[in-house]
Amino acid sequence: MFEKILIANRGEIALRIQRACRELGIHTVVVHSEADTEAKYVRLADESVCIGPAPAAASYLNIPAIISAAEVTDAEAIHPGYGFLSENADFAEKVEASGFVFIGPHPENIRLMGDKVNAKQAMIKAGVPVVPGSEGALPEQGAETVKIARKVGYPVIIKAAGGGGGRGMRVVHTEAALLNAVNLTRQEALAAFGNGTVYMEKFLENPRHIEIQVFADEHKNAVYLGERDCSMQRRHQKIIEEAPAPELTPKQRERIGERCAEACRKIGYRGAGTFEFLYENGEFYFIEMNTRLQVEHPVTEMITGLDLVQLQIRVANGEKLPFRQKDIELRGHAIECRINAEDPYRFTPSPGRITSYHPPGGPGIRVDTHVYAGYTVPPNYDSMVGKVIAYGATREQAIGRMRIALSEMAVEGIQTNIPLHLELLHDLRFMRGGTSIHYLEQKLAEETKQKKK
Ligand code: MV4
Repeated sequence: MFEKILIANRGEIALRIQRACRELGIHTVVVHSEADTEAKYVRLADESVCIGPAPAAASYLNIPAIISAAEVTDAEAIHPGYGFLSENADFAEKVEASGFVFIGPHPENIRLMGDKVNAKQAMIKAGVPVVPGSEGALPEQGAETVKIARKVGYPVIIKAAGGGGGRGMRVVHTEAALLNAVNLTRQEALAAFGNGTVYMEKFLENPRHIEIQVFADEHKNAVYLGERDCSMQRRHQKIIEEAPAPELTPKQRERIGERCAEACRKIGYRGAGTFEFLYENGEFYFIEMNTRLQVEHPVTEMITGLDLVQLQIRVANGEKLPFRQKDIELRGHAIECRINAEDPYRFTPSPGRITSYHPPGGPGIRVDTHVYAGYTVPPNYDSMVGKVIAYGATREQAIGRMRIALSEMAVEGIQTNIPLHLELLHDLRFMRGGTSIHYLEQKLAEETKQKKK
């Protein structure tokens, strides 16, 4: 096993990775910016290296500084966490070229999934169901594009191959609007991603967002670890995730899960991965694959009893997965609420000093956070300051425990979205389960209207 791992991330996930390392007897090095020098998880690490000033571009995205830190501390492997450099194929390549192990997929697989047109074609080839649309990139000729859209049927959505996660997309309802929309999306894509390639899909009006967690080793073993429903989101920021997805049947799970695991074997995937699907009228449609550990991985950990970060480390070390598909049992239900430092209704960031902090506890409650009383949330990064995860035998029990947990929780000195979570946990439509990706935005718009009356 590795003796020392460098953690190229910050916040709750840096602490989460540190805990996994400690349990495996691995020493930790954390790199940090000048804004994070005082953070407790930096002190808790065996070693720390300041790699630059607060702006991420100068620190957490500074590839030479991170590789130098690994060199001077004699780390053997680098865990990228999520966000920052976690899905940067050039970074993964440089890490390996410098003689370190990248705790993540092979760079070629990261690169493949980074181009959404190539990713989709690879998935079609591997037998994963995709959203119907242009087979590959849209041609330059407008007449061809019009033909494709007629065949797909309106409404359609134009997406950038270099986009993903909600960036670079445009919905088109009529033929009259089509070519202008394609050209605009192309120009924006070229400016934003340096790649003007766009593709077309049938626009699904009211889907849910369900993702399949997969895991693969270097010995041709791949499994699926069930799904997560991440439909409760606003502007492409997930706020509540849960596993399993309400109303999904074991048959449906096995069918889509097997397809994903088989796709991993076909492309020679390694480590943790997530297949993102839109789910509508009982059917799954692949949209993107994430080649990293995700924020919401704890809900999968709770219902499988696995430690996904430890598994990532073991697989990166060349070990075989310690189980087969038939050994994986999904038990109970888990819900995660992301706690953000923000105005709960206006959603403006609320950085600053936390004057008092009272975490929740009790049966089935897990809190993943790096904050404490006296900690200052810096203004430079994402507003997420932690996650509360509630586990129960049933969805109802998990929701009940989450309500109690968030009503006990107190974070003072900054604003958080806890009041919004408490409202959602009592929302009748959420309680029934299976809301679409538009539910939260529609509910918030409705409430704004009510207030104005
Ligand atoms: C779509 C879609 C409807 N139809 N594709 C947004 C994020 C990116 N991962 C893909 N996205 C969407 N693609 C088709 N063909 C609706 C969305 C979408 C969405 C997807 C997942 C979670 C939240 C979303 C919010 C708005 C739109």
